[in-house]
Amino acid sequence: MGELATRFAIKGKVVECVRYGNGHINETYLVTCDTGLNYILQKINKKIFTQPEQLMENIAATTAYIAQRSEDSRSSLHLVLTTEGKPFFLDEEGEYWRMYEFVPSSICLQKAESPKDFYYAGLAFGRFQGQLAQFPAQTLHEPIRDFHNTPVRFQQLRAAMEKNYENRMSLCKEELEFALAREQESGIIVDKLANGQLPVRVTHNDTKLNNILFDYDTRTPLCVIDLDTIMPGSSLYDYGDSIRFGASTAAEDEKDLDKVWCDMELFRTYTEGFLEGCNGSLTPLELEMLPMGAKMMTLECGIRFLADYLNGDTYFRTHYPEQNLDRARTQLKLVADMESKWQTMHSIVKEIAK
Ligand code: ADP
Ligand code: GN1
Ligand code: MG
Repeated sequence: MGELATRFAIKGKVVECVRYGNGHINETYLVTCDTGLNYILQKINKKIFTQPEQLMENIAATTAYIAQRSEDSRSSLHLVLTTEGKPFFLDEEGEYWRMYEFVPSSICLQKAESPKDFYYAGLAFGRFQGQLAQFPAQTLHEPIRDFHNTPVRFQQLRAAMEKNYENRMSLCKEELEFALAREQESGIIVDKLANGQLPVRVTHNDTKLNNILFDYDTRTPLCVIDLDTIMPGSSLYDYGDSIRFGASTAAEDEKDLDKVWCDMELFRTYTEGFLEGCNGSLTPLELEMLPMGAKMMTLECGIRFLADYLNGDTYFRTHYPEQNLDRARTQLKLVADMESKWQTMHSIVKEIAK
């Protein structure tokens, strides 16, 4: 792996190259050089991102756009080009690699340790929307088609039910029933995007807390990372996916569902940060639908985990056999919990937005 790092225009000799991070999709390595500089080297999962060149064009364009408009170099990721000046290196086995400068004095949080952390997460993703508000969304490629098209995700779930790897359906009947009972309302965001009621924006689409880097000393947000899924979408996707992951009281694969619910204090604090970061740019309908964004993104992620379980775990990286089922269960539990807190969620958003 260290050998691969030398294909990029790094400063110094490679001292170490070790596996890094907790992502479900790409392979990430931390490279350390004798100059004391660190780099992030990533193998792009080309089974999932079938057009790595296009994806890298999206990343190069959006990071350069943000960097040009900001005085702080840590407010955006910086790609390290290959020694031949390219944004990625294609190895002999046909694998695509890219490199970023390691953002100095940064930390990445797996879980909000205080509501303040989550407030700052909201601020970071809200600002990200703001930073790219004038970016020409139509020039971006769509690295994964229908990524947050929930009705299409239901079709994929049905296809996985046909596959029914190792007869796994017998172990998740209740979960399937719960999810399928919500299929009918699953088009509520995509339909409104298609008919123009909701605006198309540049969105990140994978707004987990661990896709933000914070300043090590001040614990305030620096920049948003994991940019593979940047594409045109709805602000409800970015808001909703953050709530799904960060307002949950437990890990994504917690087995004890009694420990899993959507914390209303975290919901409130994220909403405050996000709306502050968006700086008045959301339309009345977007504001009204924020709770729906949270519910849809959680339901969608739940059925994606469930579909992957029924397909035999071919998409998300797993560390034990039932992990995708455990992940699906937490998401569906969160959906049920959000439904029971529906009025409260709306009141909170209304209070903050006024
Ligand atoms: P994945 O798709 O696997 O989630 P990420 O791009 O989110 O990949 O990177 C994985 C981890 O690597 C992040 O959670 C973060 O800890 C770290 N990381 C990624 N890019 C940088 C960077 N430029 N500077 C510092 N840390 C980084
Ligand atoms: C994947 O790469 P990572 O771990 O940040 C997935 C997201 C899911 C998430 C669930 C490209 O994100 O869509 O919400 O896992 N990314 C892709 O944890 O599918
Ligand atoms: Mg990530």
